[in-house]
Amino acid sequence: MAMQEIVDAVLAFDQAKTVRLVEAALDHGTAATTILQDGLIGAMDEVGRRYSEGLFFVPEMLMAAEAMKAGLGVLRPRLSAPEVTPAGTVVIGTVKGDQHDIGKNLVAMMLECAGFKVINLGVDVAPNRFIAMAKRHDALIIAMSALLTTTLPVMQATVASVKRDGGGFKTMVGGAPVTQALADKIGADGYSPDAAGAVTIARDLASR
Ligand code: B1M
Repeated sequence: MAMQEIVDAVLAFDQAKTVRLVEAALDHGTAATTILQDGLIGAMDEVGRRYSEGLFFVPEMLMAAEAMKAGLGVLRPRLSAPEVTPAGTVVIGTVKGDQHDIGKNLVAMMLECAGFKVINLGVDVAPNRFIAMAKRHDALIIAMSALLTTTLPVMQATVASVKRDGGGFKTMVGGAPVTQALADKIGADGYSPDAAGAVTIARDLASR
């Protein structure tokens, strides 16, 4: 089945059709990772393009996000990684001032599937909340997502707070405007451009 149909269903904000097409693609033997990357994430890339061009506005972005989430719900059980992983807790959230949660939830889902215990703090998370929750749950890693260039300084401040606090938590960052160079600059311990890579990075950090 062509992934374009899934892209079109998300772009039509049709949650039921998105779910149906994702289920059908799985039944036809398409890999869950292909459906995720080429179907659901591909659709959100197009949503972003249309927003940039003034063809979509915030309500359209939201409706597309809901369709994507519906499709993700179907994929979730299929995305589990087969390897045995080290035990460890990751506290994850989108940084203060940022409401984007799809990518962050995807990372959380992949980490859970890979065997990590994940405490998902949601969006708009202040630095002191990341630290308090990491302490409460005896976490190894504090993972942060940011989707806006305007919230990158908040990510930097959060990493700095974690380092200053001395709790020994490893920090991991990601999100569309985040790069390896930025991660290095702000002193984050790990960076991944995508959710699958986040699992590799988290495993590496957990084993150090
Ligand atoms: Co917003 N938005 N948005 N938005 N939105 C973007 C990010 C934007 C690029 C659109 C555009 O202009 N083309 C633009 C940011 C521009 C910039 O800063 N450079 C933008 C803007 C401007 C805004 C508002 C300011 C619009 C407004 O109000 N005028 C506003 C800000 C609100 C706020 O946060 N304070 C806003 C609002 C929204 C909605 C609420 C409507 C909605 C979010 C709904 C939700 O998340 N529940 C929304 C959406 C849907 C988008 C786009 C279209 C899609 C984002 C998405 O979900 N992508 C987005 C355009 C785009 O990205 N193409 C856009 C799919 C997701 C799977 O990818 O999140 O990148 P992503 O996650 C990836 C990787 O980045 C990585 O793994 C994921 C999977 O591979 N990753 C990590 C993410 N976190 C990670 C953490 C890690 C590791 C990897 O380790 C910890």
